[in-house]
Amino acid sequence: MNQRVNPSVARPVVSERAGITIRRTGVNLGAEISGVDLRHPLPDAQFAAIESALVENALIIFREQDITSDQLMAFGRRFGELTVHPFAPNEGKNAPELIKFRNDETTPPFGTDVWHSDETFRAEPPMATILRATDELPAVGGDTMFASMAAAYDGLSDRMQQYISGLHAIHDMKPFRPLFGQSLEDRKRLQQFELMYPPQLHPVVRIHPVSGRKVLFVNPQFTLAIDGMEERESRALLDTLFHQALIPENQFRHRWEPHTIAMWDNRSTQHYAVHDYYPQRRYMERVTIKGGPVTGVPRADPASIRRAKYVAPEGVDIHGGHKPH
Ligand SMILES: O=C(O)CCC(=O)C(=O)O
Ligand SMILES: [Fe+2]
Repeated sequence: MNQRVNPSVARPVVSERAGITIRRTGVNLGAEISGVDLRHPLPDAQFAAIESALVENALIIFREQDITSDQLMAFGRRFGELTVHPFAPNEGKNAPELIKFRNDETTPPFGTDVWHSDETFRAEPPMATILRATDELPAVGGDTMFASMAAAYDGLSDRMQQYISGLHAIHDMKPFRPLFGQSLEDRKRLQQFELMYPPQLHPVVRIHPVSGRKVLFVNPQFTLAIDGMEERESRALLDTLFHQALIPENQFRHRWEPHTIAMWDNRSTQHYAVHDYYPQRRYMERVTIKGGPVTGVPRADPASIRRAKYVAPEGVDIHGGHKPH
C-alpha cells in the first residue's frame, strides 16, 4: 500500500462555521455536526457550511434530531431533487421518494449487508443519501459501516493507480432480481425493469465533481466486470479493488442512537449495514438526492509514466545498457 503522509490527519478536529460546530470523528471520513435544528428551514449560510462539510468529511452525522418524514424530505430537497428508488419499499403515491426500512422479527433486512455505493446501476447515481433513525432501534447492533473511496484510491500503489486509470466497469441492477418471483407476470415485470435500467459503464476512477479528488468507483454489489478484460482478469482486478473498502484505516463505523441522522456523499463513499441485530426491530427512513454525470480520469500515457518514474542508476544509459567505459 502507498504510505503517503495523510493530509487529513492535519486538518483541525473541530471547526465552527455559520454558528454550527463540525467535529471530526474519523481521520478519513466522518464528522458530527451540532448547533442546527433540522425541524426548521436552514439559513443559507448554515446550509452552505453543511454542504461543504459533507464534501470534506464524506459522512456527516446529526444527533438528537427528532424530525418528521416531511422535514426529512424538506432537508433533503435543499441539496437537490429527491429520486425514487425503483426497488426499495416506499410510501407509495403519497411520498414515493421516502424509503422506509422497517425491519422486525418478521421482516429481516434485505441486501444492504454488502459493500456498495447507492444505485450505481443508474446512468447518474445519487450524489448523496440521508438516513434517519427513528426511536425503534436495536438495543445492541445494527451499526452502519462506511469507507472512504478517496482514501481507498490513495492507498493503491502508483503502478495500480496508473493501470486502472481510464478503465470502465459494468454496473448492473442484478442484486434486485431475487425480489421478483417466477410467475409469468413477475418475469415480465423484471424484463421491463431491465429495459428501464440497462447495465451502465462507469469509470473505475472517478473525479469528485466538487473536491476534484480521485475516487475508486467500483463496488461488490453492483459492479459485474471490467470492460474489455477477460473474465478471469476482471475478477482478479475487481477482487483487489473491492478489498480497499475492507481496510480498517479507510473505514468508519457509525453507531445509531434514536433520532440520529446520517448523510453520506455517495460519490466518494461506500457503506455496509451490519445485519447482526435480527430479530430486534430497526426502523429507518431514507431520502436520496439525484446525482450528475460520472467523470473519470483519462488513461495514463505509458510513455510519460516511464519517463516520470524511471530513474536510471549511475552508469546506466536508459536507452541501451551500460555506458561504454
Ligand atoms: O440500514 C442501513 O444502515 C443502511 C442501508 C443502506 O444501504 C442505505 O440506506 O442505502
Ligand atoms: Fe445503501
